Amino acid sequence: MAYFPEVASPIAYEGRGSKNPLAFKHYDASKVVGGKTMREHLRFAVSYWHTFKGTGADPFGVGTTNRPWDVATDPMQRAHDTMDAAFEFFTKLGVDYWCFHDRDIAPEGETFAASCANLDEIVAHAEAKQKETGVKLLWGTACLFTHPRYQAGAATNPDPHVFAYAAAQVKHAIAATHRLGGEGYTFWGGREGYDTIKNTKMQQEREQFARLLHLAVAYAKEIGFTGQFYIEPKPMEPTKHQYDSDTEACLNFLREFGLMDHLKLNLETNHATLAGHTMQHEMRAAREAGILGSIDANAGDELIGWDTDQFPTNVYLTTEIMLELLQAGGFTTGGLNFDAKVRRQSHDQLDLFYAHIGGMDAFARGLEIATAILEDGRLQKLVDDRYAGWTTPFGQSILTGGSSFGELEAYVLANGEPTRASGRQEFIENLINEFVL
Ligand code: XUL
Ligand code: CO
Repeated sequence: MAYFPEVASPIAYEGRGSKNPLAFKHYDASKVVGGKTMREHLRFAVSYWHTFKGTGADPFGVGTTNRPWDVATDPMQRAHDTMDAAFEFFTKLGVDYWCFHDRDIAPEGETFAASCANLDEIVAHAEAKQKETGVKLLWGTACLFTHPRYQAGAATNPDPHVFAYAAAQVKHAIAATHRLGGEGYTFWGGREGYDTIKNTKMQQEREQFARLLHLAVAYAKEIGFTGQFYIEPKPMEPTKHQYDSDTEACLNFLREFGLMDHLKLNLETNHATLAGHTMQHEMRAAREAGILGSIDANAGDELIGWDTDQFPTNVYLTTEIMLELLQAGGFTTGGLNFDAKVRRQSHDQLDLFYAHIGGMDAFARGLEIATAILEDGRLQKLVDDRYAGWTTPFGQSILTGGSSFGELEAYVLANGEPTRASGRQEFIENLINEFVL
């Protein structure tokens, strides 16, 4: 059975002039940009939870979608049908990767053992589909936030029994990811924070979280899983405060608990904005610390203060993301996972295609623009010139610890007032628009 009969063949690249809404205008998978094909640069993934399990429900209203893969009365039959629909979608869209939570692909059973058996059965189905289509797993994860047992957190729960449950669930989710050849495994700590600090032992909970991550590293070694582990910063929602709130908090956490060699970050645009940062800031901080791993591609809304997970269509945003990514040397294990959902009113099956096509085109343009800006070199030269003083023997001696307060005072007494240079912000913004417009 075809779940997307309106899309007869894979979405094709038709170029800028095309008026076909089911065609790419910019994403040309095999086009070489800056030495690599667009497909190699962008490594697009579809997120299972939004695209196949999303219902359109929001805090004020019930679901609006009516998905043909979600109709069977038996939950395992629905899970199998959904897997078929997902792989039909991946291949028709032409993406190479997908991402999932354990509980997206298989329902919880009556007992933990039953949940594991459900997962194993569906993973076997996914494995066969991957083989048939060549679509690969970017990363897997465990859903440690939906079930009531996790109301006070998973790893950071005040009750070690819940910690054990979370550990057992993560063990199986890593094993499932390994079996599917996943290139990574993500930890998003949705409830690894607090609702009120008044009932919370914060440092105790942070230590518990680190312990779970160390146990995951040990288990990966035990079973030979060599995929990359990621943590995914987010400051809040559903909790009031999440411990891995942004890139810099994650860096502190990873360094404090000796985890820098084992985890990188999966950064998400809407989480950055919730943290009061730009995505470019989050990426810069991760890139400069060597822990930029993967990206959850989406966008927030400037006026709605929650995680709206919209599809990214703003080319200025995708340009900024690609500028950072290219300067990091591109992805290794990571990719651009559309952790994005269609709006509640966009409940047709075709809207899922329009949304992903738009996001892929926006990133393809961002890639082309960012490559052109970097090849042009003027932006980098402006920045380098701004810091040129630090490359002189005087600047170097400060940085390498070779000058005392007394020597610096003597320098000021001899050389007087510094000359002020323009930061050239508007000049730089115009320069970027030269490429964007
Ligand atoms: C939630 C979020 C998650 C993670 C995976 O805000 O981003 O979907 O990406 O658990
Ligand atoms: Co995410």
